[in-house]
Amino acid sequence: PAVIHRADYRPPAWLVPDIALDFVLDLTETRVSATLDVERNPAAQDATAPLRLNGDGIVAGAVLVDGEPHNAWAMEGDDLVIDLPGSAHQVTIETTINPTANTQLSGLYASGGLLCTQCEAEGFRRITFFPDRPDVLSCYTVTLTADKAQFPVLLSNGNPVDSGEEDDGSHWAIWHDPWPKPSYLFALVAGDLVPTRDRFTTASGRAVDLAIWVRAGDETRTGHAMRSLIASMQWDEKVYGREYDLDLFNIVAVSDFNAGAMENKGLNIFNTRYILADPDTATDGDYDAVEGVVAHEYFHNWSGNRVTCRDWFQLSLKEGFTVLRDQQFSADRGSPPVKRIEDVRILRAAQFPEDSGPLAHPIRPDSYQEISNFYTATVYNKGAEVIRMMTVLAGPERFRAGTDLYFERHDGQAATCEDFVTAIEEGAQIDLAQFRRWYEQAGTPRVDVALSHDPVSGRVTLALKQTVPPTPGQSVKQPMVIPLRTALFDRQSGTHGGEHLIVLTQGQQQFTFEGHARPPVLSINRGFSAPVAIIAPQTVEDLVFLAAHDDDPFARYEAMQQLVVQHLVAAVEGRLDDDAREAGRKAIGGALAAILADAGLDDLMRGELVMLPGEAYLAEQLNPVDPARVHAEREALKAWLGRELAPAWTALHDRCAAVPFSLDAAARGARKLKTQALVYLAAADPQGTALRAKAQYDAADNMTDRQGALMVLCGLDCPQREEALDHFHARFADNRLVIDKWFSLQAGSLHPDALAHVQALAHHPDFTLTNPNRVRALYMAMAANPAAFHAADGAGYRTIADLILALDPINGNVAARFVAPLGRWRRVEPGRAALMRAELERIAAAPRLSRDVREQVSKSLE
Ligand code: B3K
Ligand code: ZN
Repeated sequence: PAVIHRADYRPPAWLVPDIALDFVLDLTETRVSATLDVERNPAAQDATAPLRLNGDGIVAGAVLVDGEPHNAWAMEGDDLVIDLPGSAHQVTIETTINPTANTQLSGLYASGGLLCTQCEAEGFRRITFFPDRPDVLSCYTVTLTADKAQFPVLLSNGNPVDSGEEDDGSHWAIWHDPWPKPSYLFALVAGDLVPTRDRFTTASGRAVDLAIWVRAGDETRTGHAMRSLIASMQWDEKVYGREYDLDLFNIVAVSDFNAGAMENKGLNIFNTRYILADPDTATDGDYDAVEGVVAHEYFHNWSGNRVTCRDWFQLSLKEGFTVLRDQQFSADRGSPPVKRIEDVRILRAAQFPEDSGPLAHPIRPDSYQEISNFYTATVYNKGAEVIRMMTVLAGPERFRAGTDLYFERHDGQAATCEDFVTAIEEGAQIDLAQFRRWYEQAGTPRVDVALSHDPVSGRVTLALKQTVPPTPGQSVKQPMVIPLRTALFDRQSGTHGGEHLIVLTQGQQQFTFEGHARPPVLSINRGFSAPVAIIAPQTVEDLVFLAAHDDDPFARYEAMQQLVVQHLVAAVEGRLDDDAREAGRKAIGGALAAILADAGLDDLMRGELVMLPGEAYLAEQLNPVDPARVHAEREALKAWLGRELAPAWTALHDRCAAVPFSLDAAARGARKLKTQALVYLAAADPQGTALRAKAQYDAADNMTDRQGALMVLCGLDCPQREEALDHFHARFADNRLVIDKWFSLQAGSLHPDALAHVQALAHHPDFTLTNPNRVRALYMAMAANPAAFHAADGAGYRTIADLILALDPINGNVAARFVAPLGRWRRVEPGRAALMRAELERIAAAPRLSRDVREQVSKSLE
């Protein structure tokens, strides 16, 4: 398989300043005529190179050069290569494509009678022949022609120029995008859609028409997305000084979509799940996800579109930065500490395992076979953490000076991560020379901390040691720059004398602090200032103290998590006798009781503090891990806490159940805790809690309560389970996003037969392999359900491998996403590891595999 290397980058031989695209749209036979104004790139290394146009599964009808039929071209693999003397020409190529046959949902495809596109990363070449690389920027003029009754709405990027009707029932529209853009940002949509409209006036007074286009019937659920869009536009002006640059901003929501959404210039296309929301069908989490993704795609207009990527190795240039921007936005809109905790939880559950497994890669990878496989938690979420560390090192004002310089210097360009770092360095006036290693080295650094205290001098010494673990292709690592926000608490007063930013730059380093009469309690990596694993000598007493007293909310959460992690790891490793187990549980129970009783906490934050660490994060602490033991110990602790604190959980549930529905923080906090109380109570008293959960389900006037209750019921073997599931399915039968939840809740449940449920649900009439949301609802939920996925006989692994093989010919991009869970085999106990490996080998032996799945499977077996 061809491996593409970052070091092999060469500037394009030809540029395409203008392109005219002419579509005659049809569900099964769409005709495309592309006219490219091409000119030699003065920066090209070879001034005589032919014009190389990428294609994928398409055939050139006619090829014209300067208006004349041209024969001096040839296919080289999928590429169309034209010998062109001279330095500027006009090239026209015709292709015909079948959108309905496009099950990969890349390029132009049909979704429920609509036509839409997804071109990032390499979908444009499935529409027409083109130098399909992000450093070729063109001005697009697009003509769309289609049957008017079937496709009444015709949209593309930029501004509408003209439109009209013909006598044969067809109509047409011409769109022009004045901003040069790479082909991956091209989009079109045609279909029967209804707009929700609003308007935004930019800081400099430009009036922008906003529209969100959905299927008829869904327009009642677009209000939250529209409010989020307007808030994003305001926020980007205020916080980053970035204004919108067209008269029009369109969003379209489609049901069949590989990703969450796509930032096409002036025409974002979304998965419906990140647009549609109302209290009856969307949870509080769904509301947050809509707000975050709408903001993310909007922010790409600057971080991604106005400044784009030179090549796909630079993907984190736009994704890491844009994730940081959407995280900052959501923090400002809600609770900053709760948002920070949620983001760290995602990082630890999704990115840490990636970084310690066979698919580990730096945020700026060095090579790939299929770029679609690099839209990862590392490029996105760790990429955001790396830029966040720059904000910690520079402070907000200087960081802003850095981003101002970046946008100003690179506007209109295809830039690199190096360009970004240099701009921050110069604009913020900080030295990032060694910091650049975060772009080069994969793996989660580990920092071991030793604290010593001298009672005579009052001096505290912190001895830090960092280790960056070996990862595929990188066996030896250099020390990173690790900024750690740190405080030393006095145990008696419960306070500290101010926070320090210590910056670890060497393999081993000492930091001293004066004026401590007593040994302090260490609070380190506050706010999760660096994406590292800290191994600190904190005792149970220290952690209980910090969980109750730390003035950094993240550190409080972290202390609570550490308290539980230390206990569960010891339990799983068999290091606890009965007394130690009892003492550990008591300490956790006491800390939890204090949090439940703490009147100074808001309920959203309380909800974070009472959450047990997830099994994926716990598994990261053990090598090899026995997932069954992790699951059993965590469930046993949960049941113990449910029993021990039963009156408190019951009182909490009653208190929260009395809070009327609203979208404000207090009501949302109450809903979050309500279901968490049920989770603990269900572990302790399944039968009694089945009644309580069913009552919550029956009383629910919103999806958060309903889904929470159903989630708990799904894990119990009780008659209320079927009753509620049937009711839920019947009530929401016509809402695909809610039916996704119905699949997902069953696949992710604690029920001992969850795996059998998944196997049965695969034959449910509502299940289909052609809709990515539905596939993920069933199988991602199952792959993330440790008890089902890690079934001792390997049936969970087999189910996922069967899915990959069945899905791959339909949609290799989505199929490849399911390889990673099997790829974790090296860190799992030998019995299960052999079963996981065997399934990977079975996939590898399949006669035909997509490049996507092939790359992930072969790397997982290496
Ligand atoms: N840029 C798109 C990603 C498209 C995925 C392509 N395989 C969504 C986003 O990050 O905003
Ligand atoms: Zn993005």
